[in-house]
Amino acid sequence: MFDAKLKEAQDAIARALSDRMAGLGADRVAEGMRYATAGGKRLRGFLVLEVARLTGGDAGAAMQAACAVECIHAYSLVHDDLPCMDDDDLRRGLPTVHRKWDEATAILVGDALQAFAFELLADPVTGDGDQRSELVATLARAAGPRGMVLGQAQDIAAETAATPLTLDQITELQANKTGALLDWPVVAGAILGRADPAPLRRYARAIGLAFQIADDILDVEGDVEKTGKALRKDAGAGKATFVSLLGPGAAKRRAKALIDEATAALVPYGPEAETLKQLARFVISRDQ
Ligand code: GRG
Repeated sequence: MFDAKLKEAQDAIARALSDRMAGLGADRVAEGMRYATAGGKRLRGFLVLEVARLTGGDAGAAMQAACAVECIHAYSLVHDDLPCMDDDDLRRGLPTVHRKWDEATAILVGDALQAFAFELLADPVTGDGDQRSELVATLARAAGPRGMVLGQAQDIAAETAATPLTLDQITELQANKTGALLDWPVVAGAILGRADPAPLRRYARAIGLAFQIADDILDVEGDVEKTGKALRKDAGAGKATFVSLLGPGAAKRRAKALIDEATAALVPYGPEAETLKQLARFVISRDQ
């Protein structure tokens, strides 16, 4: 049931992205944008759609916001894969954008995806003026120098730090690097449904951290074929992760406890929040 719902949302988001990008032409940057936004689990987009549904937000506006967050996410992966960052050749089972084309193209594709995300949010179909300006401001904050970019900078700095990061420092880094962009979909859905985002943000914070712990576990125990990306990179780089600091058993228990916390935060929404509960469980049971 959950798998079918996720698949339905993945297909709908793919169609919407293709529709929104249809007018971009066939130049190399536009082709790269389509390539970079193809595939993936669409967790961030799915979260926007589900929270908007739960809070009574407009479905068309939610799809627009889902496309915007998937564009920001894709940009972050394209830039993260560059040789000057994580230097990866494989993403979602295919050559990374700089391997398929070149580094200049990958930088421009990331830049273009970021700008395009805000163009989508500014479009009148995304809501009234107040909703659009709130969506733009909150996404800029989540993706920018106090959110994802800060987390990425903290991660890069940790590579050359004299001592490995502590658990608290890793938790803060991950809250910025991946947590902020998993928190935003919930905020966006609540903006569209004119709902209080506070309980839903407790849910998002818990699944954001659980997502990262699951990613660290996958890096150690995962299958390259299934994940479609290079693995065992953390240990190779001597990086402190949730798994290296807690050990695999305690890391899994922590992830499970976070899913229980996420589920508890949904109690006020009753049975309507069942899909979000299932999504929380999916985050730690996924194999890709
Ligand atoms: C370059 C500014 C800048 C930021 C990059 C998010 C990020 C910051 C880098 C990604 C590095 C990475 C692999 C982090 C682990 C967690 C993560 C975001 C994994 C990829 O997200 P998924 O699993 O990907 O949702 P799909 O392919 O399913 O969309």
